Amino acid sequence: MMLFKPTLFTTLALYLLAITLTLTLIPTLVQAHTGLSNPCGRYQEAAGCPAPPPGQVVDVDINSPIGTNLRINQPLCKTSIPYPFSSRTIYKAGDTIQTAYSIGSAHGGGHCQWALSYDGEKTWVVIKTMIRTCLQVTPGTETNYRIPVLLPKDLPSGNVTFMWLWYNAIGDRELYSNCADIRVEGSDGGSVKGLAPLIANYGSGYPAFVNEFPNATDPDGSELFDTRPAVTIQVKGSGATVSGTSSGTAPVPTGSNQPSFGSRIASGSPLSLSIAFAASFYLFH
Ligand SMILES: [Cu+2]
Repeated sequence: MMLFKPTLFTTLALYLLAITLTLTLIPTLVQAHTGLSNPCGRYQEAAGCPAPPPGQVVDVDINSPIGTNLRINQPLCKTSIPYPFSSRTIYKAGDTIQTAYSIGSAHGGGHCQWALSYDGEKTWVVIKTMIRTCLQVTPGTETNYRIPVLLPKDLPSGNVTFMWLWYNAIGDRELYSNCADIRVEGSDGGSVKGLAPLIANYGSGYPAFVNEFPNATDPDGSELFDTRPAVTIQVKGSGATVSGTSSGTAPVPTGSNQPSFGSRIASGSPLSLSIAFAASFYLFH
């Protein structure tokens, strides 16, 4: 009987095999899942999206979930550092944003929420909810898929974070969140009333859990959306003192205090980051 003894040759061959596998897997992994591409999710590489702010890099993992099976991968928005103000898309209150998505895998669609923050991502108010039908896209039509999101016509002016949240129907229990930095032109001060977003599938701090719902008759956790508390955002007008409003000044990048990685890592080469992303995805997905 011959026993296997690692030689220099077999060791090298194994290394080469590992490298080949990694390089083959990276494009597949990056294209999987789904991210917000219009308006540009932070550091999204989609056509027409601005370069990341100084010190930040393109998020090659823009499509990946921020929560998986109760584990927190990244904070809400993935990163709390907004795009520079010069690159914000301006919308008027009452406009409809034709939101678009970089769809790698749509996981059978699911529930989506779109929310706005005027205070640097401390307070959110939901402006649209879709139960089950979000991202139920016909294969082959992904690039043309749009979801219209109406900005209420009485929105106050301000620099606004526009967040998309998604609970996928099929697969690992995931929470997706991408944020776009926009400018809203509306009334001079005012309030936005609505519901706070449902945050689920996102660690022990959020007890809500949306189970998998591949079939039409499966329980889908939609009743959880009825538990969202009411929230009112007050935005001061231009004549008021600046406190509590993001108008004219950069929102303080507070965001979440959850540990984050990925797009907030400013150093390191894109390739090594890609490999790190791919490796972490491959290990944990
Ligand atoms: Cu996915």
